Order: sequence, then C-alpha cells, then structure tokens
Amino acid sequence: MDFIIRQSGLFDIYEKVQAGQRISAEDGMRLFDSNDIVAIGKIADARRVRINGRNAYFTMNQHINPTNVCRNDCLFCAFYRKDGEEGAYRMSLQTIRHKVEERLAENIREIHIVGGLDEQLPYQYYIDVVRTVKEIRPEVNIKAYTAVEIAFLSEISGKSWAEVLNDLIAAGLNTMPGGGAEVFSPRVMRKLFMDKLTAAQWIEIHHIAHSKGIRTNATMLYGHIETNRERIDHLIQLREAQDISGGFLTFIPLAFHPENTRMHKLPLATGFTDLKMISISRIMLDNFPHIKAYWVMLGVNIAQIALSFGADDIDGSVVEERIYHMAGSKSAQMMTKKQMQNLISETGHIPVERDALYNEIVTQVA
Ligand code: V47
Repeated sequence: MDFIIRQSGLFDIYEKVQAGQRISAEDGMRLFDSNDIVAIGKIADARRVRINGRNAYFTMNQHINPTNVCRNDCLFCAFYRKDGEEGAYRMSLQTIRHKVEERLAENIREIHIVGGLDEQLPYQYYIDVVRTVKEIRPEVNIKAYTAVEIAFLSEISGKSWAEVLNDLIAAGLNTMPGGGAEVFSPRVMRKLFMDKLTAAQWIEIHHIAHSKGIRTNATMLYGHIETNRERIDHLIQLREAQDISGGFLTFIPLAFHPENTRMHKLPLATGFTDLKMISISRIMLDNFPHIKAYWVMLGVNIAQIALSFGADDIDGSVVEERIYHMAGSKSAQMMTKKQMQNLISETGHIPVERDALYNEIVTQVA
C-alpha cells in the first residue's frame, strides 16, 4: 500500500496523517487535484482508524419535518413551498404527537426535527413541537432546528439567539443538526441562497449552543457551483471553529440532488466525487470525532464503500425522509437494524449501534 501512495505523490500527506498531524489548506488542494482515489482513500482510512478504530456507527432514528412552508428561495432546495402553493403543508401538534406515538414500539434513540421558515406559525409552535415530542418520548435525544431556524426564531420573537436556545433547551432540545451551512463562500451564497446566514453567523450560533452543552453537527453542500478552493475554505473554517469550542460531533458532506430544483440541469455528483469528499473531509477535519456517510443522500451502495474511505457513521434507520426524496433521491425510506449491521459487517468494520452522543447501545440478551 505504501507503494501505491508513494506513486500518487501524496506520501508526505500520508506521513503527516500517520503521525496524527494536521494538514494544510494547500495539502487539501493537492488531494482535490489528484485523481488517485485509492491513495486518497487509504490516507483517509489511516486518519479514521486513529480516531475510530474499525467501529462503524449507526442509530435508530426518526425524522419529522413539521412544515415545508419557507420564506426563503434557496435555488438548491426541492423541499420548500410557498404558503397556499400545491404541496405546501404544516403539521398540527396533534399530527406530530401521532407520528411519535406510532413508532413507540421501536427503540428509537434520536428524533431529527427540521423544516421551513414558516412565517404563519407563531414562535411558540416551534417550541411546542419540541415539548410535545419530549413529553411522549422523554428518553429520546431531540436533534432539532438548524442555525438558520434559530436565527429565524430569534427574528420573529425579538429574542436573542441565546434566549431562543434557552427556550428550546427548556422544552427538551438535546442536540442540533448540521444543516444550513451550505458552502461558506460569499460568492456561492449570493448566487444560491442569499437569504441565509453568513459563515460567521452560522458558526456563532453553533458556538452559543456548544457553550450551553448542546453538541451539534456540521454539513457542506457540494456538487453544484462551488470550487475546490471554496470546499477547502469551508473545511478550514469548520476546523478552526472546532478548535475554539470542541462542540461539533459529526461532519456530513451532502451531495446536491438537482431534481425538482431550479438547478435541475446540473448533474448529480458522481460516486467518485462522493468518495473524494468523504475522504478529504476526514483527512482535513482531524478534530471532528465523526464523519457521516448519510445513506439517504449517497445511496446505500456508496455509503457502504465510504466506510473504507474515511466515514465511520451511516446515520440511521430514518423513515419518512423528505428533503432528499423531494429532490429525486432513489434511496429507500428506511433501513432496518439488520440491514445496517449487515452492510457494515460486509466491509470488515464493527457495527456499533449508538445513541445521539455516540455511546454504544449494549443490547441485553435475555
Ligand atoms: O441544509 C437541501 C441540504 C440540508 C438539497 O446533522 C440538499 O445529522 C442536496 O443538514 N440536494 C438539510 N442537499 C439536511 C441536513 C442533515 C441531513 C442528515 C443528517 C444531518 C445531521 C443533517 O440538506 C440543507 C441543505 O444543505 N439540501 N436541499 C438538495 N436538493
């Protein structure tokens, strides 16, 4: 294997990773400039093994998207609708209650709640969604609302970001998802999602959450108009943010799905690009405990291979995912525990069922 990496011209990067050292932005650019996916994957695997050994994590989870009505017009999004438009919906608290209750028999560890910025719903609704879910399943980790939603809630309530987070924590919030980061490039932001947060604002909200003991994730949306330099800048900003707070748990690179969006003419990222993104993220983000290959977005086949290219987590059982399926994802709506264990075992990794904070779930055998 050393021979293959030597031939790729990336051996100095491999040596740094093996020594547990950080690589520079320029090293990251060299990885993007290389087409030697085997060498890049091996370097990522070296980092992965240092951090996570052969463990590959999965969880039993549920997604709830309370509303798809959104005041923003992000060009990459197929999920949102305008109020009154065909397909627009907002769930009553009763519907949300029902969605949680119908899965009470399953050992769900995490409920992931995100939606649109719906101006017709009052501030209290967003808080009550969390409270309702927590009342029914107090033991479950509630991973709710992206930084973009926190900023929106602050705007409609007149409260500060910190006060909004306090209200959500009092209602039962445990962790926050990594969405809404998109690409931390002012150029891309102006073109694709101009109403969203700047990098500094997105990071600031996560830092406030971290200071309150709320662990959060981070994402990057790739495969549209971003350049390799913009990808590297995004990763470097996240790495610096993590150096400050240490509160990020997982990084999730998200491939742009073009169907039903205003950028539908763009092609879907290839498997090659997906594996490169996962690998380079793992190599650059030496201070992130986990890299997730989100199977709903990648498809099960690439998510499985990604476990040998730096990823150590495939997310979970999911059920009723909307954001990617509206944008043309052909993935199933759910995976069973057995399916997840089998696909991990086949790669030679150890399947570890986890809770939201990556504690191992040890199942008692009767
Ligand atoms: O912020 C929206 C992306 C994100 C499209 O934290 C799209 O564990 C591709 O963040 N094609 C939301 N991507 C999803 C998300 C997430 C998913 C799974 C796990 C976690 C976690 C977080 O989805 C948005 C945006 O970047 N997105 N539309 C699209 N057409």
